[in-house]
Amino acid sequence: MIGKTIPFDAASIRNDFPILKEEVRGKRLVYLDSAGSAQKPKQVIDAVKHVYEAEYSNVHRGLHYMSEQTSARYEEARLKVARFINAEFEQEIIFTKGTTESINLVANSFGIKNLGPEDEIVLTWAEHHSNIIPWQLLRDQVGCKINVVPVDDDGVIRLEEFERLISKKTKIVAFCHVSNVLGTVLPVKEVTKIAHAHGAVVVIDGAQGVVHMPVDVQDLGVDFYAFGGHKVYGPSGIGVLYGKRDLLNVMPPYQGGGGMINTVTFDKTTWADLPDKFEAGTPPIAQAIGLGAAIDYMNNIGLNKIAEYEVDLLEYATQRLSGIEGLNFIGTAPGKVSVLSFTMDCAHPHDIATIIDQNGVAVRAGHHCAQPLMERFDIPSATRASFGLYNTREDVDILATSLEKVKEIFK
Ligand code: 7TS
Repeated sequence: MIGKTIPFDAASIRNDFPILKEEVRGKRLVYLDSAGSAQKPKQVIDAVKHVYEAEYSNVHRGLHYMSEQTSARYEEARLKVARFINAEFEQEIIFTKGTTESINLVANSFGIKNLGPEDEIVLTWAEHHSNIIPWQLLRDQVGCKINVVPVDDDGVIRLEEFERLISKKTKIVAFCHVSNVLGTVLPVKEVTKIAHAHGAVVVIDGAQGVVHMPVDVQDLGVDFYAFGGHKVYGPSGIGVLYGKRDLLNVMPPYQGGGGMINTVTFDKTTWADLPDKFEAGTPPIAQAIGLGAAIDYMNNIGLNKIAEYEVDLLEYATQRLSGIEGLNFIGTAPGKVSVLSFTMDCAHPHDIATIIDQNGVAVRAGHHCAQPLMERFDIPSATRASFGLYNTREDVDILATSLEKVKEIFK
């Protein structure tokens, strides 16, 4: 055993996740792809099942009992999200279908309204395509410029580089809280201060942030924070956009349809108040309620306790994998979270993933929707093991043994 042992009841946590009892090719499932999508505890599965079995109707439309019940549960979920990230007002929480849609909402609404050819957007080299392409689409429409903050060899993104690129021309600074490839945690609070001093708004892609650490949007000071349900042990098909109320209030709707209006005539339509203005159409109802259950689940364990456990596991995994000759880590920033990307001199990432899958080990291999970052590190792709609250040192040991086998096959 390497490192300190933290009291954390991993066995009982694993018991909450029915899928972890499944065998894969006759082997124990070693699920190391939580950064792709996390597995769901039975508390979340049961909450979703309960909606369809006992409390289902459309929301905010009917006057009947079921609609009132479902609407109340849906709004309770919004409150849980608001508390989870410490938003000042519940109306600052917009439900979307995922991180991707949340970022597209900001680009299409805030971006189209406020940016022109003289303006600039600042991104980083560590972004997922979800936080690159919406801004490129915006650039193509309004003619603004995109500047990109570099990443150093360890995967650190330096504050000085943000300072260098943010200017009075910058209208939006958009970057990930945590890189899905490098595991690097970006200095959100510090960058936000710099951006605000130049009059820019800050959009955080929190897809990989909220699951690894407590997030307080008021303390961070950010203007927008986007994340999805499926990486925080909740359902897929549900996402969140947090936005400061004053900004959301003056932004135009992103999509039009039912539920987002006050009055409609063929001449003029007026918008509903927040958050409805940004939730056109029937929303992902059961998914939102399931997200609320996932938040309850994480809160019951304790966000700090989860973070501490994952750091310990990351340290163990780093040490274990360091012992494998010819394995090169991509992303060694201090304070990183439990995402371990690597290449091996002996084999292509796709071969590695396919071979270790025979041992029941699920990792992701590819460009991780971060092609510019692959280019930066001069690799076509990488293998990534990502750890969640249900992973154990035994999982790490099986990963390490499986990687040793890869070396044997390719020697
Ligand atoms: N931003 C980051 C940093 C991500 O890691 C992902 C998904 C997204 C945005 C998009 O989230 P979505 O829920 O809208 O799809 N990342 C990954 C990944 O690393 N492997 O599979 C999906």
